[in-house]
Amino acid sequence: MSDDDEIILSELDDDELVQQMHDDLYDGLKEEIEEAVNILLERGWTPYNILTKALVEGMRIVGIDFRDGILFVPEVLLAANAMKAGMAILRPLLAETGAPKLGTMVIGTVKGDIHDIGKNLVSMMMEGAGFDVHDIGINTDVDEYLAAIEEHKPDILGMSALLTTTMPYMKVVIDTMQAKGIRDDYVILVGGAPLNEEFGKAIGADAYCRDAAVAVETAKDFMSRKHNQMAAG
Ligand code: B1M
Repeated sequence: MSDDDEIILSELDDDELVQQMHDDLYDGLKEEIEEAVNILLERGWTPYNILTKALVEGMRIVGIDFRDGILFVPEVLLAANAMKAGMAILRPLLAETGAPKLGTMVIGTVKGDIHDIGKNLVSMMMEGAGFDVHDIGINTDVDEYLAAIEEHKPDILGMSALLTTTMPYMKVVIDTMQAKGIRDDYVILVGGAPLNEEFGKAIGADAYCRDAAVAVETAKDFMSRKHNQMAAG
């Protein structure tokens, strides 16, 4: 097929369409991503499969070429915008599961860090699982975290960091909560590409979550332990 031949997304089979979505995400083609998400939904794909197989996988490829100096910030920003447009279609569908309310979460990306796709994905999946989520955005300093937990009284505090330079800030938040005597009032979950289990333990978080699905499972697990403790006590 020559470059001039227009690709009709709806004529592609599922595998070809997902492949095309990876290319379109790479090229930051927002409208094509929106169209393809809608096509997959019409074909009966679950929002979760579209998220993980088409969007997250596409962004993983972008990440590799960003790391290798093939893509630069402006292109990655376009890819991020295309991804967010796809996520915006899926968000209400994920939230619509009618799951019973399981608990409340406050989540934000830490100070100095503006990456929000992973955090948004975690928020969406948590909402879909039945959590009330208060997303306090990016570049969140300790005072903003404290104000949000004071206001929303969550069961869970989630923090996201995508940079090796910003992930230590999570410890600032946890240490401040410790100093105020409120650390143990909350389950603290952390995540983001540069983190790992060891880091989570070292900073005093309750758990490190590798991805959004793990965040949901971990949050549910902590909530059922909390309810069991309350029932026993
Ligand atoms: Co940035 N960036 N970026 N970037 N960026 C990374 C993170 C990087 C790894 C790319 C690379 O070099 N390979 C690199 C960091 C290197 C390092 O620290 N060692 C990097 C850099 C260097 C930078 C800048 C410094 C570049 C520059 O300006 N020279 C700059 C920093 C800006 C800042 O924050 N101050 C920058 C800017 C940007 C953009 C603005 C262009 C854009 C962000 C747009 C946006 O978010 N709105 C961007 C992007 C898109 C990326 C990559 C390519 C993709 C991140 C992403 O969205 N992934 C990223 C490469 C990579 O991560 N490999 C990169 C998809 C998302 C679904 O995955 O965020 O990992 P992720 O979230 C997952 C899990 O980690 C987990 O669940 C999510 C879903 O499964 N999770 C949690 C995340 N948060 C959680 C919280 C939880 C639980 C689980 O709480 C309970």
